[in-house]
Amino acid sequence: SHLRHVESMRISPSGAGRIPELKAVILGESLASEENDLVFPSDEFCKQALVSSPEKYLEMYKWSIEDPAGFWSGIASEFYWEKKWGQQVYSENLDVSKGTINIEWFKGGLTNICYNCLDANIKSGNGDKIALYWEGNEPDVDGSLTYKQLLERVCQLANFLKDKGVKKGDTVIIYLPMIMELPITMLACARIGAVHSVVFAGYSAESLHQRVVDCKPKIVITCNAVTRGTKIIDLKNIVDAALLESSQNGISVDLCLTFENKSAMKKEDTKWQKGRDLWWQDVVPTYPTTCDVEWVDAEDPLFLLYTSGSTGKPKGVLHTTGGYMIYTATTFKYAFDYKDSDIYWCTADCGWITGHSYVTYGPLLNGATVVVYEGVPNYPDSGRCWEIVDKYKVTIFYTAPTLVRSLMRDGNEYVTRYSRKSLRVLGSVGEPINPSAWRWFYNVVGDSRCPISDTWWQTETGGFMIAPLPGAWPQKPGSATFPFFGVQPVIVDEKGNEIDGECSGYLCVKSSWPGAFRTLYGDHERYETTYFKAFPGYYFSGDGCSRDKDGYHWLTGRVDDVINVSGHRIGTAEVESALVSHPQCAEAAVVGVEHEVKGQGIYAFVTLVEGVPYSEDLRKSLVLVVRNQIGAFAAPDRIHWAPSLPKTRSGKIMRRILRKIASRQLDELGDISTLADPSVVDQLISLADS
Ligand code: 6R9
Repeated sequence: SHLRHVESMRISPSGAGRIPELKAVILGESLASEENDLVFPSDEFCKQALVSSPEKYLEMYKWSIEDPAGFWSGIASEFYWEKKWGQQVYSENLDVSKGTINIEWFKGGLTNICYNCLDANIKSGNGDKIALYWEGNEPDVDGSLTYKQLLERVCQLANFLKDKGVKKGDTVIIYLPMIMELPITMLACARIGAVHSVVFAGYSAESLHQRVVDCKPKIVITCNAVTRGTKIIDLKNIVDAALLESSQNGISVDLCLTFENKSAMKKEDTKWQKGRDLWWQDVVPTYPTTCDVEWVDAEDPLFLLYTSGSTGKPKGVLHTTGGYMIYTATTFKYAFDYKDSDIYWCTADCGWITGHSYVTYGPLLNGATVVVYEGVPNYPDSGRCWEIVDKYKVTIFYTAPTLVRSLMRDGNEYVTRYSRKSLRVLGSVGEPINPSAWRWFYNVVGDSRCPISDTWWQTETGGFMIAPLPGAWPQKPGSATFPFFGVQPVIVDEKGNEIDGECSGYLCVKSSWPGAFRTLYGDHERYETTYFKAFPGYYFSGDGCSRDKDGYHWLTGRVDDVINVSGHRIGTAEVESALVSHPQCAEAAVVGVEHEVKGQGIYAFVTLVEGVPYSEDLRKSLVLVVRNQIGAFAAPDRIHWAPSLPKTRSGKIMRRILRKIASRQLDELGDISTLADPSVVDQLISLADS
């Protein structure tokens, strides 16, 4: 078979770092458990694949690790640079003991990511190709824009922004649902060098307010409302409430541009603040359809995206321009085996990193045709995704395990009703995909012919870090497989020692990659502490990981106080601080528990203020306070009354014990003797089902 020669290509550890060990694969060993079954790409797929064999991958990987500067500058040269980068392709320091953490790629180079997404593709003859297909919430509402038309829309908005005084380096908050104006706005900001900060339109007014205060935007761009499924969400009201609170805290935003999303709600019903609010349709179309590009340094900021960490305060992850551009484009191309004829659909919202890198930038940099969908996957029924796939002849479909699991539960007939014969590559992101969901996705959705790219990465990493290149590898259901070019994942033990071979531990990365985030906005110290101090010399991901005897990587979930609900990162501390803001809540401790569809559910232990009785109404109002402060997606699945919480003598809550109680693994509580008051545990257990 085509795998025979791989063994001889293994690279010594002193050479290029760790290279997958393929002995077992070659010898056809393994296959003990379901997880270890190998799924081979078809010969037909391999023949047309960009990376068609493990040998080819290893050759490219080896080059990328041995000569990052040469590897990445070769790729970067295929993009448009107004001025080439300086002498040094990259510089980095990932070791706090040697000074400030610093990562730079292509410094001194001048470019513009919007130019590379649009103008460059138009110049190369793709002007009339569809850039965006838009599918509305209702099946009969849709639209599309060619690359030329998209550029015109982007330029009009860019001109408007400039006219309103938005300059290079200024921040713009975008609070929009999945309508075409969302990528249009991101691109318009990039065109003029403004820094966009997209806030997922499922966040509450309180969360939006926090972000406004942190990044002080010149302007907020939103729309009146959106319909998702049968629900209408009045976004403008949420923005109004957020801006009111911000101005009471001394941060006022002078301009709120509001797109009229006609399908959702009438213009007249939208509350309006004269002097601050403008309708998009009244002003933006009056601006010229061309707009000069602001050339920016590769290291100038492109965007901020807030994400959850282990403390209550969201972190403003900052990405810069050049490295991010090269990285998202390259990862998109290889991890999806992208060809010009592909029609690509990613179900993620642009409010998350996946929507930044793999709805907007990565695909458009490749000149791809992208489907943007406004609604929810099960409206009007659970067949909607496959209806969309057939309608647009989608070839690459990228989604999250939570969606796979929920559609799997609804039954195969919703899938098999549609042809899906256009599909050729599937993708998964957001959390580990369990082998049974993997198999259903592969066998039922993909008719056992489409490789699945299970992409492990993070807001912080900008793009894919560990992902199978379709056609290159035999797959193991549930494993993200091997590192992308230029990425050196290492698994370390508690002491920070790298461990080899078959092992499990903490997932770190040694050496930088172009798409890495450069700082946390306004808090470089927190950046260093959170990511680089735990294991000196490495970037620490916050994830656990094991490596099997064949070198395949298996992500095991977060090892910090972050839970992953339907692929959304939520800090337990964020939920706790929302809960304790309730006047009748004295204390709260939140843990993640296994959830059939969401991956993890939110389980909250709540101690009430002395004398307050437990009640269903109180339970509801506690859930409501979380919805209001963070967003509906963070609402606890369960509230467990806790007369008191298990604490050590120094007052630290022992979450390990709470996790066991939450998952009813009562015989695995472990040592509880270090608790200040061990009787708390029995008390909690007795209240478990109340
Ligand atoms: C892209 C994105 C990052 C966290 C990450 C990890 C989990 C994402 C995964 C995965 C296993 C995958 N995660 N993809 N775990 N396999 N393919 O989701 O970014 O929202 O920042 O979340 O998601 O735990 O640390 P983000």
